[in-house]
Amino acid sequence: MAVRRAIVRPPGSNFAEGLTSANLGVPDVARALEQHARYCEALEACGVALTRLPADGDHPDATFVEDAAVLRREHAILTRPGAPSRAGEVAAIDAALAPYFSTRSRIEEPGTLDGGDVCEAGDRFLIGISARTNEAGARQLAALLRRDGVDSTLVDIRNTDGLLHLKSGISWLGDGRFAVNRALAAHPALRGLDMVRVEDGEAYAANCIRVNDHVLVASGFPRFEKMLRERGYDPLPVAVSEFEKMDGGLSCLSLRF
Ligand code: CIR
Repeated sequence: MAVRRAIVRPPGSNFAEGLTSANLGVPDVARALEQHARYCEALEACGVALTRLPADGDHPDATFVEDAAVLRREHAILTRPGAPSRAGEVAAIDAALAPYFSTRSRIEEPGTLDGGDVCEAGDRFLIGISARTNEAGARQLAALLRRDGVDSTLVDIRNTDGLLHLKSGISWLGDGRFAVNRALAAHPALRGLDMVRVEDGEAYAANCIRVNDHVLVASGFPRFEKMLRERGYDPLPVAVSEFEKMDGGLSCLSLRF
């Protein structure tokens, strides 16, 4: 589906105080801002208009806007993030989406859900059950989507090493195809999918985003870029090292519709 607009929010001065399990050191906020600016330019180069929210000084993880909502056509589903420190991010995203989405629903207690666990794949969704998204949250989302005529597959990644979110390991490339890293390639719920397998050593590259005629990919993963090119995609590398330090990736930095 064509992407016309994206919501983005730069990291704040408190960015390094966010949640992380990566052992990659403390992010450099100035460099993160620079990378974020280049990321925004890359989206614009793909034909996307941006809604730019101001940095959120109260929520260090608020630059990862994807986690606060799931979007499907004219329906926005506001999430209930699994990390308590992120609960306060949702209100601003709700307000930013309001002009564009006539129907807005919410994940309700006891459900928790992070948008990073939700992979829209053409006419269906994959919903990860993770340390952040619980089964109640995943089932609520599946039920809301079902009302819109969309089926979902739940993918339990709680025993899958190294993945914060489902989309840390799998991305929709369009055309019936996914980019998948080794951690997820053998997952029983994903059997039969057409996969571009991200090689070991490049696992982080599995979080990429198809945006119109391009695929935004994290820079520094030449083998993955080559694989995409060989399959006819047009990869657009973007540096996101400072976001990787905070467990984030390309998809988390925008809400696209
Ligand atoms: C967090 O732990 O919630 C943030 N530091 C990173 C969130 C990344 N979001 C995503 O993958 N969708």
